[in-house]
Amino acid sequence: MARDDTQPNPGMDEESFQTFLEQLDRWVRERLIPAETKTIELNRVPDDIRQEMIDMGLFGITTPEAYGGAGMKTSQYIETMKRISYAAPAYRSLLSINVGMVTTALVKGGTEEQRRTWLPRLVEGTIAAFALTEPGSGSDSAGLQTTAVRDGDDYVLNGTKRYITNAPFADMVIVMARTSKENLPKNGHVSAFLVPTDAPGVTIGKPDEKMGQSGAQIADVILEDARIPAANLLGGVEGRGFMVAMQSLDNGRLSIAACSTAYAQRALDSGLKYATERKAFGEPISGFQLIQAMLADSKAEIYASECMIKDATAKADTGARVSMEAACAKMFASEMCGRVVDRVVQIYGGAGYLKEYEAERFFRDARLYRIYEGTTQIQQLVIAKQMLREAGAL
Ligand code: COS
Repeated sequence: MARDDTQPNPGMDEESFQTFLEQLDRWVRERLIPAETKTIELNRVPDDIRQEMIDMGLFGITTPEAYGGAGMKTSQYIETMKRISYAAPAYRSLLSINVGMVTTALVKGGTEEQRRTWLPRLVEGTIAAFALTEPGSGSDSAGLQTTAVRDGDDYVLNGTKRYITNAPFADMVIVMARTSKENLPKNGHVSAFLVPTDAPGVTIGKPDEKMGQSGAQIADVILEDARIPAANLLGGVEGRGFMVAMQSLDNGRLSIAACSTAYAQRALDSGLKYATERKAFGEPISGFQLIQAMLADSKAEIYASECMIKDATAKADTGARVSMEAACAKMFASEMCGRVVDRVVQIYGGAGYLKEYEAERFFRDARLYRIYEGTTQIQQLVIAKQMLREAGAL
């Protein structure tokens, strides 16, 4: 059945969704959190957990029902990612590219044949990556240098994509490449391609070693005369890659806002517990007002993030474009998470600096939230641009 792409997913019915969330919360606490140590040791999500994710249908939460998914609306999808993100970031990371950027790109930008080919596979746990960033272009995403040149019934791709999440596990990568040497208006020189990782000329680099977020892997995707059929041009039209990337990033940014908020809550729960157990001057440190101030500031900021996410996702559910709201929520929540994990290290005191305790891991893991899917500075640009447009100054 063909689908009307102008309509957002209708969403799961509320009762089933609440039941799903209860099961999910239990699974996060009983399975994901106890598996964190193993995930960090292995530096990947253990196979049994990955299989449980597939069995629970988590890889298909945003996929329309017509392609075998749950067809969640944005508010439901983001709430789901938030619940999962109470555990170590590696779990969300394995899921998030599939259900966020790649599914969005295929649903909004793919041809019917491309959707039929890829969406059901992604629901079954085939991993896909999204390759926009390059060694020479991160924030300036339209400045990318990877080229795609038409040659008969194929395109030939050359270039290197950098920091590509899940590349070491991926069967397919959506690659953004330039189909015109010159920069075109509205970044029309950028096109998106569905590149199977076993295509000739495609190599995945060695996973990068990172500061935190162990278990989530990133690597280069290297394209050397990589030859793919012209039918793998996303949407069958050149020049739509940048728009697809930006639409996908709106979802990705809401997802980072949600996971920053959940991880801040995780750290705060840990800090609160430590404060009630640790004694100084003959009483638990939670009795001291300066400790209470750190707890209270953190709680208020988490609540503010939750409200922003609820508002932005409710707007997205109506089908409205929420680039500005997503940027506000991503910026505020990721910066907020940075402040909360810092306070939690402070509450732990000397123990906060030791690997033996979890506060230092929260601190290292959270740092990335302010960088990927657009740095805080990029979010500021997106927000200001909309403000200037509304003021008629652009
Ligand atoms: N939805 C739909 N269309 C969009 C869009 C969106 N969210 N964002 C952009 N577009 C389309 C529009 O057609 C837009 O033109 P108009 O707004 O005039 O209609 C066109 O693309 C060009 O967009 P824009 O003018 O915003 O492009 P810029 O070159 O100015 O983009 C920034 C600048 C910095 C905002 C962009 O390059 C960016 O977000 N960079 C960061 C990338 C990033 O987050 N990377 C990290 C990880 S990638 S996995």
